[in-house]
Amino acid sequence: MGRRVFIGLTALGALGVAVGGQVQNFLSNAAGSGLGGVLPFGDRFRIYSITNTYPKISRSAYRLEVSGLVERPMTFTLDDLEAMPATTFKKTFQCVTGWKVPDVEWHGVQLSHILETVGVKPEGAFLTFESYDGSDTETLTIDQAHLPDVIVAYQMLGAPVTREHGGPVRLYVAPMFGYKSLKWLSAIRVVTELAPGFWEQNGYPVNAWLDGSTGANNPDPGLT
Ligand SMILES: Nc1nc2c(c(=O)[nH]1)N[C@H]1C(S)=C(S)[C@@H](COP(=O)(O)O)O[C@H]1N2
Ligand SMILES: [Mo]
Repeated sequence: MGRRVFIGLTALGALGVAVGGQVQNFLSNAAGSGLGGVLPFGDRFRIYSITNTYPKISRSAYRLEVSGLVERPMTFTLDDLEAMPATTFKKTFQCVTGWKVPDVEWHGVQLSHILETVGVKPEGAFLTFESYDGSDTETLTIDQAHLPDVIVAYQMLGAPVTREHGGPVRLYVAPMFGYKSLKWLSAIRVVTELAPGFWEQNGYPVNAWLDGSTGANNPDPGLT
């Protein structure tokens, strides 16, 4: 990752801690008003890593562990994931800081399919996602996780997900800002209590809907 991006990210995190919601509102408005388009970056991905490293995981070594409040805890290989029914779609990718990339093609398994495979127990209310980077975490409600455009992605931009973009496998939460799309996905745990993820502990909303909705039609875990 470029040094400039990492410094910017660190500064943003500190700002988020300092003034919390106000920064978030500003950033959300900036992203939603099209200001992203005039920022001096262009329509391309910025590669983020909160650890400033890119975990290196080979195809054969990759595993996705799914555990917690499930009937059948399972560990999936990349072959296992590729053998499941796949979905493909295009969507504009949006970071909450304002940059966006139009018409990104994604391909992978619907998270709902994986959840059906392991069988979520009735008391399971939230999911916690973990990364091979050992630091990033994310969370979704069980209902959010069943949206059809929430996927475990192994292709992006028409090719296998690259190491920088979180390959071999990353989460892609299409209805929400980019920080929900955790890279180098290592584990999914079904839990009873909401555990805010890394970005959320630094001031970003748990519910990161791109359309700015607050939950009338969407389940709200109780935090904003
Ligand atoms: N493991 C991990 N996942 C992550 C991040 C990160 O720093 N580490 N950054 C998030 C943020 S804020 C965004 S906008 C996207 C950026 O995706 P990209 O690095 O593929 O451009 O990844 C998200 N997933
Ligand atoms: Mo982001």
